[in-house]
Amino acid sequence: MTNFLSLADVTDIDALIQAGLTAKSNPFVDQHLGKNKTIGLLFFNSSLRTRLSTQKAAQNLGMNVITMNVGQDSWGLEMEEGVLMNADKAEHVREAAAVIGRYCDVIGIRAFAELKDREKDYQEQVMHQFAKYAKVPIVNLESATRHPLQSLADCITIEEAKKVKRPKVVLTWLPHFKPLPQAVANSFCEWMNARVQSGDVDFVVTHPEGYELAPEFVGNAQVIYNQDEAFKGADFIYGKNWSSYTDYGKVLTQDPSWAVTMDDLRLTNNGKFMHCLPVRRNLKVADEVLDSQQSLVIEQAANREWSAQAVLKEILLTL
Ligand code: SN0
Repeated sequence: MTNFLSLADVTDIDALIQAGLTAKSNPFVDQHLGKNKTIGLLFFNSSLRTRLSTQKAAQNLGMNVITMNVGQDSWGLEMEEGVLMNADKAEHVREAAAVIGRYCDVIGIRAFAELKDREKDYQEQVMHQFAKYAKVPIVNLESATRHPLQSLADCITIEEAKKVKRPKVVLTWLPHFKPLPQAVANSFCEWMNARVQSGDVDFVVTHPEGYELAPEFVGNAQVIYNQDEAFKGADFIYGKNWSSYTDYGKVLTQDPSWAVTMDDLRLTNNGKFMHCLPVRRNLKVADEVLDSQQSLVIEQAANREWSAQAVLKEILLTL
C-alpha cells in the first residue's frame, strides 16, 4: 500500500482487519519498522480520536510524529492552480506539500468537506494535491468524501462483536441542527458493500427522504425509508448524521423521532449500537443507549488505534 485514501487502496480487507486484531493483541512487536521514520499529521479541522489514535499507532510502530493544525498554526494554503494569490491564503500547496514531504516519510491529512460546492468537495482536491506534490504516501484522516480509517475500525469492531456468521448491519441517519459531512456515512457504505460482496454482512441504509447518499457510495445497498422497518432483526445499528447530498449541504429535517432510543433498539436482534463519535447526547442518541451494555462506541473508538496501526504498518513495509 502506498497511499491510503480510500478502499480502492486496499488489496485485501480481510487481511487488513486481521492485521488490526493482531496489532491489538501484540502492539509493540513491529517497533523496528518505524525506526527513524517520521509521520506528519496535518489537521485542517478538529479531531480527538483520529489525532490521538494515529499518533499512538505510529509510536507503537516506533515512528516519530509531528502534528500541525493547518490554517491555525501555519499559513493558509491555496489549493487552486494558476491563481493570483492576493487574498487570505499566503502559501501554495505546491510548496507546502513539497516541503512537508521532505521532512516526513508519511503524511496524514484531515480536510473536511466545505459543504458549499458539491463538485468541488467530491473532487477531493486537498488529498490529490498533497499526493501529487508531497511525493510521499498520504493517509486520509477524513477527507471531503471519506473516512476510511474509521471504516476499517468499524469493520474490526463488527468482526470482534458479531454473534452470527453474517450479521445484519443497519446504517441510520440521526437528527442534528448542523450540516455535517457525508464522509463517515459514505465510507461506511463503501466498506460495508464490500463486506456484503464477500458474504460477511447484510447491509441496510435508512434515512428520511432527501438524505440519499451519492450513488457511487450507496451502491446496491438496500435503502428503507422507515427506520422501524429497517431495524427489525438488526445485529448492529450504526448511527450517523449527514447533511443532504442532493440538496447539497442542507439540513432538510431535524425530526427527533430519528434519534435512537432504547425503544428503537428493542426492535433489533439485541443489536449493538455504533457511532464514530463525537456524539451529541439526547439529540442524536439517548443517554440510555450510549450507557447501555448494547453500546460499542468506546470499543469502536479504541479500535481506531489498531486500524491506524494496520494501515501504517503496510505503508512502512513499502518504504
Ligand atoms: C465530523 C463529521 O464528519 O461528521 C467528524 C466525525 C468523525 N463530525 C462533526 O463535525 C460533529 C460536529 C458537531 O457539532 O456535532
